Amino acid sequence: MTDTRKILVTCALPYANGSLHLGHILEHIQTDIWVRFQKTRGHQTHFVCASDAHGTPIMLKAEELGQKPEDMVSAIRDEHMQDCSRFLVNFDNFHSTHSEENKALAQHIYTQLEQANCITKKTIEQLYDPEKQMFLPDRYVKGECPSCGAPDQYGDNCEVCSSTYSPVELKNARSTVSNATPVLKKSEHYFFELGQFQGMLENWTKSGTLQDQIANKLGEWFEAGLQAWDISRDAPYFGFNIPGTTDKFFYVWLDAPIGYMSSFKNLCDKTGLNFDEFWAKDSSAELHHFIGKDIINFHGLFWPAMLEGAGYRKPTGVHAHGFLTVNGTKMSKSKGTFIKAQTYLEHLEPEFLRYYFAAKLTNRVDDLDLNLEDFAQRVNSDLVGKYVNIASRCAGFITKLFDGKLADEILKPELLAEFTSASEKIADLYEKRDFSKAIREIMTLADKANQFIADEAPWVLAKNDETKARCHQVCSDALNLFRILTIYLKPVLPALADKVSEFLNDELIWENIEQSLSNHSIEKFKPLLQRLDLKKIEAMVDASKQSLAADDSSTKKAAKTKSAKTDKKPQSGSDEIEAIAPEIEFDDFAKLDLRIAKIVSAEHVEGADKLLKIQVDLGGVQKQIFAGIKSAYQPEDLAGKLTVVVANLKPRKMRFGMSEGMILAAGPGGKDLWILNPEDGAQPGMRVK
Ligand code: NOT
Ligand code: ZN
Repeated sequence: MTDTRKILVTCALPYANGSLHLGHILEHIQTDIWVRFQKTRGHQTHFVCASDAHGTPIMLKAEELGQKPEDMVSAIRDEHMQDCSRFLVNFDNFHSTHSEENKALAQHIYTQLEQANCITKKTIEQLYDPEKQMFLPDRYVKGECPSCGAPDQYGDNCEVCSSTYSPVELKNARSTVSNATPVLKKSEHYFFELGQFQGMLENWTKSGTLQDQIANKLGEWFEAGLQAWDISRDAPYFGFNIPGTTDKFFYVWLDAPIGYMSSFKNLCDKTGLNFDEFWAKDSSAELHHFIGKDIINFHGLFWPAMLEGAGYRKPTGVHAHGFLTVNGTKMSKSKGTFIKAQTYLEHLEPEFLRYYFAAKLTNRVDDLDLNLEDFAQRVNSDLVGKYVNIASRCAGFITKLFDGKLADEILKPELLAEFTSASEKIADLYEKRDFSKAIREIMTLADKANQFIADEAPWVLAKNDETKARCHQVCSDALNLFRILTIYLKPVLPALADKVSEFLNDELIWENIEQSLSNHSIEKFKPLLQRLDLKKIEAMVDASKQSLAADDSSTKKAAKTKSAKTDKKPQSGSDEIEAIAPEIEFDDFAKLDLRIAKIVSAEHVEGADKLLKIQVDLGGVQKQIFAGIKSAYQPEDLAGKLTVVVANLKPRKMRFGMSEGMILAAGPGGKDLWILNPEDGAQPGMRVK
């Protein structure tokens, strides 16, 4: 083992304005595995994080909820800490950027930069909401695209034609905060002169601190020449005052990375660690940031420049990962693949996800896909079928036939040596964050262990007095192999490793990997893992749809978007009616051919959990429609009912067949979903006007 290193590790600070989802958890798990690996190798490692507490979205969200931002942030911080801990993400400290430490450090760093002549002031003109009396960040301005005229486009780019522009160019712009028409207003802003650091940054980004993909990306910025960075925001703003002002605040991205330092400072104050040892310019400790690829400019440019300008050390490594996709596409609320950490935890084991992410994570910036079927398959075949299987096939014999004690000698020392000699290779892969390759190595060894057991067949050896001793040895060897595999998997599966540790009466220390267990008592084996049941995944996806539908409606309510109110009592699940979609032209409406239809028959669809296959009669014409109303209706109750359908919807090929129309239904979903049910003289085929 190498000399003990001092390592400070961070992952990005989650914004304290919403729940964590599996995309956040990917990063936390990646970082946690690396940290646990370093700790298990004996290095002095500290893992800190914090809530990212400042900025306009947090200020407005708190206002919508009728809370003080401090209170909202603190409640969400608690929730985030709890989610992480349930995923076995083991922070040494989780602080907040809205803290005394962070205020002091942000002001100190700013003052240092000012003294080094890195701060300039310039008056700029921006859109301002005269009603709400605040400047509007781009995302709070909507209007018509100046290029294609598409309505309802955000401040800086059009989702329809992809053109980019300044929010000032939007036509019929309005503030999404108050709906007022924004006006242009001048104000003095503070800038950090990033250009002064270009030479240093070009060297630093190429010095092996960044992945090649990232260094190349940043190269484009250098070519364009680095611009001064706007670091101030005007009141009202939730953040820290710029020293010497009362109405200017640090932009959230200025004090966010300082949150790494201040969380560590807070840890030092609690434990007696030496802050300077990690942050002084000549520090020999390592500093590693794990981040998503969307925030590389902050960590690859602004942050190292701030540190340099203020006289601190720079990061040793910035490690970016790609985005999480689910089933091959961006996480989608309507598909139920936008999965919150809590929703996952209600249905599935945290270590299943830790294992799957580890099995797919590389040290590149590529996106990672959580394919839900592959996930179940992988967990069941690797963890249950290969790894745990080794113990479950052999432990019983030791308990029943050999008094719970392992044999005196190792039967196959060469096999054990093969397992232990993989140690440095596996360690190197963990070190390089190439977890998928580490897992592949470990599973190849697990295959070998299973092959050994299959060849020796201890269940046959156990039957015969002459071969019993060999059964003892085979099972003892197998459990020793299992021990080594568990040591390798411990950074990924810490809770499982704890159970194994109890079962084997061994601490599972990497350094002691070669000390095999002989003539050693073990405990009775208890099942370590249940197979992952696909039904649980389905339930999680369903719950995700429902939880996000509820979130959407409550956010919309809070956002005071004009919403259609009805006198009808809201039904279960959702307590608010969704906001009305953007207006359409009469011509668009007139294209819809809405008809009364009579349901001729309805049936379950094999393999579909939501859909019913329905035949409708439109006054002589029959159509087949797949409708997602199974949660609310039994097929046998539908036959004979009248409903309203969109009769001229172009037939769509669905997974289970063609769907030739659309049944109109209303309600929050689940059991509370009603097909529109005309009566009193309606006849199939009648047009609905
Ligand atoms: N809250 C930010 C985000 O994108 C991450 C801040 C990380 C800290 O979720 N900062 N830096 N630099
Ligand atoms: Zn456009």
